[in-house]
Formats: sequence, structure tokens, C-alpha cells
Amino acid sequence: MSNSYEIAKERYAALGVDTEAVLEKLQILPVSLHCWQGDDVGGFDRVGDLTGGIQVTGNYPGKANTPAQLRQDLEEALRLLPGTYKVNLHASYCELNREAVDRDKLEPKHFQNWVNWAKEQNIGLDFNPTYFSHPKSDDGFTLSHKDESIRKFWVEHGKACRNIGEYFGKELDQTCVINFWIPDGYKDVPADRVAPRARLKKSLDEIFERQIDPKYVQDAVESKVFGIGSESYVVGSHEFYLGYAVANNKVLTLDNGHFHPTEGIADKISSVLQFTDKLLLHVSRPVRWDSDHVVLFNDDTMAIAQELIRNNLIDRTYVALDFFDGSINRIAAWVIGARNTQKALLYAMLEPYATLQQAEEDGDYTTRLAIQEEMKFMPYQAVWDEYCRRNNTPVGLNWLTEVKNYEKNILANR
Ligand code: RNT
Ligand code: ZN
Repeated sequence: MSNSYEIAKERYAALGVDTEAVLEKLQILPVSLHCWQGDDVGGFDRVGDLTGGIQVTGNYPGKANTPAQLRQDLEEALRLLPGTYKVNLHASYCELNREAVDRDKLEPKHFQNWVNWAKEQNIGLDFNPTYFSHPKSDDGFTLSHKDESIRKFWVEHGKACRNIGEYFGKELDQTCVINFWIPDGYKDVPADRVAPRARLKKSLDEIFERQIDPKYVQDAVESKVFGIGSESYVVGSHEFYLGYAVANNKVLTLDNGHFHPTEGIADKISSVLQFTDKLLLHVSRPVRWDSDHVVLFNDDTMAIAQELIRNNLIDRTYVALDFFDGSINRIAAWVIGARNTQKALLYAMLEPYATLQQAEEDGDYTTRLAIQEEMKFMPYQAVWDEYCRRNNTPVGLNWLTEVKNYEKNILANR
């Protein structure tokens, strides 16, 4: 234990915050690490461009080209990250072994290597059907498609993914959160806004028809305000999925890049949780649009973390990361974004919330503001370092040296 941690511990204790209890709590809070940062959302079931209105820019060398390479890179990232993680897979990261299997026919066996690997790593898996980067999504519609055979194909994909998620949940003995996001929408002003939404609702009802033990699978639905090519109309809007989640007891996903540019999601958490049981967060960073930059330790991330930690809303929230940057070392991107998410959670846990709440209750807004500002200069960095130390992960910037070595020894040879 370092001297600076001991001093920090005392400073926080003086405010009624027990840093030891905080470290224990943070240690077991799972953060879902998205596999798609490792290969620019490429996947392994096809060659071709990324479609669906999302984009990765940058051509940093050393991208993972095979499932084995991606797992190797994930292991490197996980080695450098303190805390508890799950890995979040997309259906396009299946391993088909030259079998011609389309997405409607995917089975658990196509993810067996991932499951074996997750067991070795002692981590859970989350899952996502892939409704983009496929010939049957090329015209911009999937579950809301007017062509019944295409709509059915994507319904079958959704059902197949729930079977796979159930397998993950059972094999790994951890709930698999399955997130449904579709790119469907129009570039230009539609005439009929109703019919695609009615079709989407019908498709979701069909996909979710089979009851699965919630211990193994939690279904989540993710909205978006616009995408490239769906600027004027997105079928799965916020109101659509909020309504769907409430009416059908589903998890609502909030991605902080999926709202208007100045609109945060922190303030939505306590509202949505009045009406849904659970939330899934896609922690991301929009820069002027849904750009999915690497998550920073900034006001947005901190505000989200505070909302989760205060009042224990974290118990009803799944935290997942969703960003993709191909312009920097991809492992560093994971490490920076995941560490920043953890730092924000730590920062929130170190807040003397009971005191803040009491001040508010007493109408003493002066004290409330004074404490909130004081917290910004407290020695939370020393607590963070202690957390890294206890996790046997590099302290400070030491992780960067390790990433640079990995780049030289492994990535440079790809
Ligand atoms: C897209 C959504 C979605 C994807 C991943 C790859 O705008 O945020 O969550 O980023 O499924
Ligand atoms: Zn997302």
C-alpha cells in the first residue's frame, strides 16, 4: 500500500467515504468490452465494406484479421485493465470453418471457440445480432423491410442470436445481454413513417416470442436519432424503443452518441428506470455526430457514472462500451476507453453522496455546491493507482509501454 493511498484514504474518510469499500465495489462491477474495437467492426463472416450508417476511420497498422488474433489482442487489453469484464460479441464474429452459413442459420457451434476462450479467461459474453454489412441490408432496411422474405430472414437472424445468447448464458453461467440495433431508415423525407415502424414492432414480437430464462438472456433494444444514409428518418427511434421496452418488459439501451449533439444521457437514466426494469448503456463519445470516439474521463462520462452510483441504479444497469477508432493503436483504444469508464465509476463512488443528499434535503444548496466542487480536487488518482496495483495491472502510464512492446512484437508482424 502506498503512502499516497494512505493519505487519500484519510482525506476521504474525513468526508465519510470508505475507500476500501469503494475498491471492493468497483472490483466486481462488470464492464462489457466490445470486440469490434479490435478490427474496425469488420467481423469474420464476409469481406467488404462496413455498412449500416456507422463508420470507422483510420488505418493504423496491426488490425486483427482472424478470430485468433482478435482474442490475442483482447487478452492483451484485459491484462492491462483493472476490474471485471465481459466481452461483447457481434454475430458477424462467428467462425464458420468454410461452411456456407448465412446469418439466419447461425448456431451456437459457430461461437464455440469464443465460448471456450471465455471459459479460459473466466469471463462472461454478451451478444449482438448483426443487422448491417450484409447484402440483405444494403438498401437500408432489415427488420422493417417491406419485402416479406427479407424481413423474415432478419427475424430468423434475431431468433438464431437469442439461441446463441442462451447458450452463452448457460455455458458461462452468466446472463448474456443481447442488444438489438438495426440501421433501418431513410436518407430523405419519407412519405409513410408508420408502416416501417409497424413492421419493426411485428418483427420484434416474432423474435421475442420464445420465452428464455432471464437468468441466461436479457434482450435489449437500442435507438438512434440518425445515421449516415438515414438522416431524415430512423425507424427505431428513441420513442419507438422506449415504448417497446416498457410495453414488453425489455431492457432499453442508451448509447450516448445516439441523441442530438448537445443531449446527454445521464439525465435519462433515472427517468427510464421509473418504467423499465433494466438499462443497458453503450458508453461512447460523440464528436459532432455519432462518431464513436474513444471514451474520455470527461463530464459526460462522469455524469453517467454518478447517476449509476447514486441511489444504486448500477444494480439495474448493464455497462457496455461502444466506440471504434482505427486511427490509433486499437488495443490502446480499448485500454484508454475502458480505464476512463472505470475511473468515472471510481470518481462517482468516492463522492460523499449521503452528505450531498442531506444538504439538498435541508435546502442547503451552498454546501451541496461546495462539496461537489471540492471533490474535483480530491486525491482520487491515488485511489485509482491503488486499484491498479491490487489488480496487478500497470500503474499510471506504464500500460502504454506494454502496448508499445506488443505493437513491436506482435502487431508489426501482421
Ligand atoms: C450503432 C450502434 C451499435 C453499434 C454496434 C457495433 O450506431 O451504436 O450499438 O455501434 O452494434
Ligand atoms: Zn451503440
